[in-house]
Amino acid sequence: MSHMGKARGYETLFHRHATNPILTAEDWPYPAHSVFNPAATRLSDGTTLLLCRVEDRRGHSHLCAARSQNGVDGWTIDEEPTMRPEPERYPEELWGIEDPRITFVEELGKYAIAYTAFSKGGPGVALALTDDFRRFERLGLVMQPDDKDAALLPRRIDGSFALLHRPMADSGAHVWISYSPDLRNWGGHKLILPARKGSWWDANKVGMSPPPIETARGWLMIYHGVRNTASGSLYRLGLALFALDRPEQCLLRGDSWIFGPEAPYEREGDVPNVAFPCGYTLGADGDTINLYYGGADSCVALATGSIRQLLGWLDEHGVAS
Ligand code: BMA
Repeated sequence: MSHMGKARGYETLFHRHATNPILTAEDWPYPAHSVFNPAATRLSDGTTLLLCRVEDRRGHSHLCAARSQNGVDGWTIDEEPTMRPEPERYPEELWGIEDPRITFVEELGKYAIAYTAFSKGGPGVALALTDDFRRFERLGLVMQPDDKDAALLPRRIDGSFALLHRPMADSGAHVWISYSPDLRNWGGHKLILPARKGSWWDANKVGMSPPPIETARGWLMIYHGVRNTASGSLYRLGLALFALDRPEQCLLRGDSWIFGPEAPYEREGDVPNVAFPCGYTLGADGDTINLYYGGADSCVALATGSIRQLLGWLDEHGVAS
């Protein structure tokens, strides 16, 4: 443990914020057990909005918005849950709603939230639209269980909306893309990023973490990879790049993980050894990425990187797959 937090000779691509964790259940205006895995977006007035997953003592989650001018501190947290499960109308939300990802969809002039709806049948992917993060229009379950880690691309590809998601199958847990004309009917499913098996850091499961980042060179995906070990799962992050006009085509996939649980708030908590981002915002320079993530399923933390540097790393450490 003496090396904890050191880069051990590897390039440091994401820098943890000095005041991490930036949000915990202790900051909450109402009873909450844990706050983690937030979606993130920058509103038109520059406010950073985090849509946090809040777990209560039943074990069920809902979503709650926290707003800040600088994205680091001075958070204003909604006095009550912002988006509660509605199992009476949406039975797929019986056991809560989790892990949101936000995409602003220009064509709709609205934010699309892809989230995990936890039903008796398992976790599936649900979609909702909003323009103010106060009222939400649900589109219901779009991918049946088991499926999670979903986000919508911000615009149509060849006339269709595109959703990245992670169904579970006997063959493993891989990232897929699906297409839709109307956000309700989905098809054209394709596997785009498989778990790597064997001794790889991302051998046992992969899933998209925040929504893909649009760059001039392609959709940059920060994904989580899971390795099962004798003492539990290890959640770490890797990089892949997909073609802008053909997001099912993987241009580059990095070999090594670039960020993993090292700080105490990532190492210790309800689920140890988890760093799990669901959102990012971009700095005014268009290059700085503020990555918001859950630490050990217990708190919200922030790490900052540079898109240029991430792409440079992929050039050196990535191969087409
Ligand atoms: C994943 C998701 C995340 C969670 C992670 C670690 O399957 O359910 O919500 O952070 O496991 O427990």
